[in-house]
Amino acid sequence: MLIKLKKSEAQKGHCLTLVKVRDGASGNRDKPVFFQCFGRYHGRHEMSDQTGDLIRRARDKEIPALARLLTVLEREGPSVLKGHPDLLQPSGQAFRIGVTGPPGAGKSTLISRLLAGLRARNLRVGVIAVDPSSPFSKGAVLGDRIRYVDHFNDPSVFIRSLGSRGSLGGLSASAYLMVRAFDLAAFDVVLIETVGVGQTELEIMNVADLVAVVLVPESGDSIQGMKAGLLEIADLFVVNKADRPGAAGFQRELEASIRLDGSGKSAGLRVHPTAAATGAGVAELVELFEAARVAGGWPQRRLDPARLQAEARALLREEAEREIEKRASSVLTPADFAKLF
Ligand SMILES: Nc1nc2c(ncn2[C@@H]2O[C@H](COP(=O)(O)OP(=O)(O)OP(=O)(O)O)[C@@H](O)[C@H]2O)c(=O)[nH]1
Ligand SMILES: [Mg+2]
Repeated sequence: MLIKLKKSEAQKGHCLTLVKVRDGASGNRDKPVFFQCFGRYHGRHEMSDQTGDLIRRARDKEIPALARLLTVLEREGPSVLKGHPDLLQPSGQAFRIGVTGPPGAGKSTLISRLLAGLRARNLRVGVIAVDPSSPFSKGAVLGDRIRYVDHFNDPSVFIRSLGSRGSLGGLSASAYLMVRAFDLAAFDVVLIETVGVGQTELEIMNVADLVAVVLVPESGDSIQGMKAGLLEIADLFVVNKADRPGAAGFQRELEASIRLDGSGKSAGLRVHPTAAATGAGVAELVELFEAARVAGGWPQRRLDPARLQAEARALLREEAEREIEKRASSVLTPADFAKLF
């Protein structure tokens, strides 16, 4: 590739070979100087065009482009929206199912089963698994990839792990952007796995169209303090590990506390038993999700101002955090504080 660059655009390292040339007849000292870039150009302008190109190709359902777009969204965050309004004009809408619950409840095992059930219905399914970040390295533990291995060779399944970066709701703001990429690539369903339940982790309800809260018989004591939060985010409860002793009792207890709650949403809340390890109860769950997807109504609910504002807040918070991180990491000596304010 041969690209002509202005002096201001030509930076070392952006090209394989950078050659200074004069526009017009050689040797004419009055003509402006340009640089010619031989080989690949990695300048800023081309990078943003690349994002546009990835968006176009993801729209055409090119899976490698979707994969690269997701990486760009995770790396660059909400600023990608600037200059790329296409991201906000998806070709379709993928029904977003949030699968949340305490660590080890069996969410990943369940998602793997749900994937099989949704694929049997010929739906294209994306998975975003938000893994807890390590507080030291900020790197995510990507163990979940292993559990989804059954679906690795299926082109209609796309799985992505994402670090939570310690933000609210166990869900980084990147998730808000990434779900849009699945809309763009016209997926039918996106399953979003997030860890945690409770008051501080309500964010998933602003991303997902339907939230399934996965609990296990052992959750009994630990859910007492979080019931209000759980009832607020759940559209459906799953009692997983139904093969374990105490599962039926726990389910009754949960149903009783939902009835006692008496708030508007609680009336329609169902508790669904599964054993993800064996697949028991999963077919019924797939049916429930599919019925909710087909019933519609959710594209309109995404337009609720309260929900849009929650999304705006998350994106703005993420932008601010990135800026803070950039400025804070410029502090190397006590004297550098003076430059901050
Ligand atoms: N007995 C029993 N074990 C199960 C069932 N479902 C999952 N497990 C086991 O529970 C453990 C945790 O399962 P995961 O699917 O990793 O749970 P998770 O909720 O995704 O865990 P985190 O992502 O770490 O929060 C694994 O050892 C599973 O094999 C089930 O229905 N019954
Ligand atoms: Mg998991």
